Amino acid sequence: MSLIKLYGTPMATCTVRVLLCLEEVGAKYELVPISMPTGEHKSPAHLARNPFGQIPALQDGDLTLFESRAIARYVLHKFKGQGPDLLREDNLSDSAMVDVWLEVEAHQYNPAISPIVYQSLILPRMYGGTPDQTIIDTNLEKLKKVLDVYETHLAKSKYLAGDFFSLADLSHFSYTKYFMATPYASVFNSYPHVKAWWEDFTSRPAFKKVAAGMTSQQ
Ligand code: GS8
Repeated sequence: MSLIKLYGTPMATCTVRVLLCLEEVGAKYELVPISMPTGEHKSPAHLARNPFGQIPALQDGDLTLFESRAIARYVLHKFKGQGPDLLREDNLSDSAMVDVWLEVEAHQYNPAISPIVYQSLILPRMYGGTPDQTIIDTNLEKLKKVLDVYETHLAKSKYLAGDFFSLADLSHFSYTKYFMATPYASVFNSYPHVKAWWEDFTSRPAFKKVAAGMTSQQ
C-alpha cells in the first residue's frame, strides 16, 4: 500500500493542522514540500490536487483531498482506534460539541487571529512588507471579544468540547503558536483559563514534534 502523501510545508498553519493529526495517530506519511515563495502551489501539478491553489493537499492511493479540516477528519477516521479519539463519534453529544468548537475556530477565532499573525509576522518576514497597525488593532479587538467567550467557557470545561482533548482544541494550535511570537502575546495573560488550556495541550508530544518544524516565518 502506498504511503499517504501530504503536500504542504511544515511552517504553514493549515498544513500543521493535518500534521498534528497524523502525528497524534502515529500514521506513516510522507510530507511532500510545496514551495510557496516560488509559487509551486499555483503550478498545474498542484492545482490538480487543490483547484484553489492552496496548501495542504493529501493523497491516499486514488483519493486526493484538500481543505485542512476535512483532511484532518479523514485522517482521524482512517486511523480510528490508533491514538486518542479526537472526534468522539461514538458519543453523539460529544461529537456535536467537537463540531461546534471546530466551527467556532474556523469562523470566529481564525478570522480574528490570522490577520494579526499575517500583519505582524508573515508580511514583514516573508514579503518585506510593513504591518498595517489599523488592521492589527481592529482584529485585536475582535480577538478579545472571542477570547471573552473562550474564557467563560473554559472556566467550566477543561477543553473546548468537554473534559476531553479533541480536534477542536488541536485546530487552534498553529495560529495561536504564531500569535505567541507576535508583540501581542501578552493579550492572553488577561484570560487565565484560556492560557491554562493552551499550556496544557501544547505539552503533548505530537505538538512538540510538529512545533519544532514551524518557524515564525511561515
Ligand atoms: C485554507 C488553506 C490556506 O489558506 C484549508 O486548507 O483549511 N481553508 C483552507 N492555505 C494557505 C497556506 S496556510 O496559511 C495558502 O495556500 N495560501 C496561498 C494562497 O491562498 O494562494
